[in-house]
Amino acid sequence: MSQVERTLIMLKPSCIERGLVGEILSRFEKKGLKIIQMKFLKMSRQMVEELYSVHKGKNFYETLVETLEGRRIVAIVVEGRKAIDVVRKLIGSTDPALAEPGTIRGDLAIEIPDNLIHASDSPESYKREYLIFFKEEELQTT
Ligand code: 3AN
Repeated sequence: MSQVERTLIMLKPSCIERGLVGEILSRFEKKGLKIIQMKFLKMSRQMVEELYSVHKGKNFYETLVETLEGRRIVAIVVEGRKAIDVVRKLIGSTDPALAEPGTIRGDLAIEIPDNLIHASDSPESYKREYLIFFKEEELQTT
């Protein structure tokens, strides 16, 4: 198996509230991605600001922060061939109203910024984002 990589997925609070965690996890598993790590945690303001630092100052930034701050999310690491691109394809376009049917956002979401799910967009983002949700010593090496 070549080009195996890992990526970080965050299920936003609305996934938990709407009871969509199992449905979404099963889409990743059926595709062939392996769940390596997973935990529930409450997002602090600092965590939200770190995750979305590139969006600071944009007109939707404060609304985006409000959808996450102080609320529970699920942080997941999955592994598989070309996992970063594969996961982003399964998720679909940023705006759920434009996301293709068959994708997670296309099938299960309509709102923005509360568009259900986040996933790393590059190996560099994965490394940075992993450490927002997990500790270095939690890294699963097998
Ligand atoms: P993606 O999550 O598809 O990688 P990014 O990284 O461009 O998209 O945006 C991060 C988050 O910011 C999105 N998940 C969404 O919640 C929010 N966002 C992005 N663009 C907009 C927008 N035009 N209006 C409202 N919220 C947005």
